[in-house]
Amino acid sequence: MTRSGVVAIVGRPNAGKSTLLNRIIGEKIAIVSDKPQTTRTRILGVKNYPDGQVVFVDTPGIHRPLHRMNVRMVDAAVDSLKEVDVAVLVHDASTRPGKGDEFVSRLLKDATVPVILALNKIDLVSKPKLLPVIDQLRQWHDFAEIVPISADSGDGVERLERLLLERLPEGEPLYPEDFLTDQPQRTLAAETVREKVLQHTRAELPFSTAVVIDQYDEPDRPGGLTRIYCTILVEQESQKPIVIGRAGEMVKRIGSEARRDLEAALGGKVYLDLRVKVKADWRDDEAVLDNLGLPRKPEEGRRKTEVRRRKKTAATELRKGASRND
Ligand SMILES: Nc1nc2c(ncn2[C@@H]2O[C@H](COP(=O)(O)OP(=O)(O)OP(=O)(O)O)[C@@H](O)[C@H]2O)c(=O)[nH]1
Ligand SMILES: [Mg+2]
Repeated sequence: MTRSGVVAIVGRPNAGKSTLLNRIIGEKIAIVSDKPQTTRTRILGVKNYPDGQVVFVDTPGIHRPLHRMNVRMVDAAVDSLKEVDVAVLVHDASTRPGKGDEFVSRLLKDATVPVILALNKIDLVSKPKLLPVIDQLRQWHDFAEIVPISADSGDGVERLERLLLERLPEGEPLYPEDFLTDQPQRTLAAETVREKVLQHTRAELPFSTAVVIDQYDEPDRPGGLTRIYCTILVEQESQKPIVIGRAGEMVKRIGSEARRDLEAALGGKVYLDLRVKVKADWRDDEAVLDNLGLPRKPEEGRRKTEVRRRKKTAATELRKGASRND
């Protein structure tokens, strides 16, 4: 008997959702940083097991949205709960549950699917300190299971995967066996550059930066040179010199680290051209957000089966090589 289904990974910003997705899939498909609100869109990763297939959906951290971008981010996370079979709530066990956690836990009440609590970052917390965290979270939601994990070290993650798979319905795989993610290569390129910006800048900058791909030239032979031209958007003139750095040092560093990662991911040489541009208030500009691939709120009332069918079509196209580089 095989099982298959969709699992949403939800939680507050910085809880370790994307780290968990990458750990499960075994490849880096979502960027990670120590800044909250790193993930801005839903990211899908598929894993095959001897007895089934799980489609994992990483989501943006749930927070109080102050810009249109953040409204779209939170909508993406909340709406994902309507389209899945099981949800995993990732909680950073090294933080005391607060108002934000209460909000997220209560939101899960509206979800009709079972929710498994993954208490993450147990490498940072002693066991006795976990108990009050569990007690508190339990008061807010009746979790189907509670699993302590470290997405970083992998501790407990296999057990979590087994529990998730067990809760999925019987069925054939939803995606072809070699399907890994719905992230096109150009998105991977933009996200990799953004990750380096997040890692090397502080304060408001991580939140007010976006990366746009201006041109993406695929190699003319396998393993050949990929040419990528990007623009790093910031919101204010005063932020530009921070990204560029003294004598261009910062942007050079961002560029060379991103290039190194992309060369490893793409398996060939990469030429990466970075520009920095000011675009005031882009976080509230619907057209820019559309361009960045942050979808507007999906129509209400979409049925799970329809979503699956749409995904299957996307998967078929991807197999044909049509959309990996769209
Ligand atoms: N020590 C430790 N750190 C972790 C663990 N999991 C994640 N982290 C760190 O926590 C930070 C946030 O991780 P992310 O995976 O980006 O968190 P996220 O939940 O996806 O965050 P958003 O995308 O902002 O919602 C990063 O610095 C990770 O390295 C863990 O198990 N142990
Ligand atoms: Mg994330």
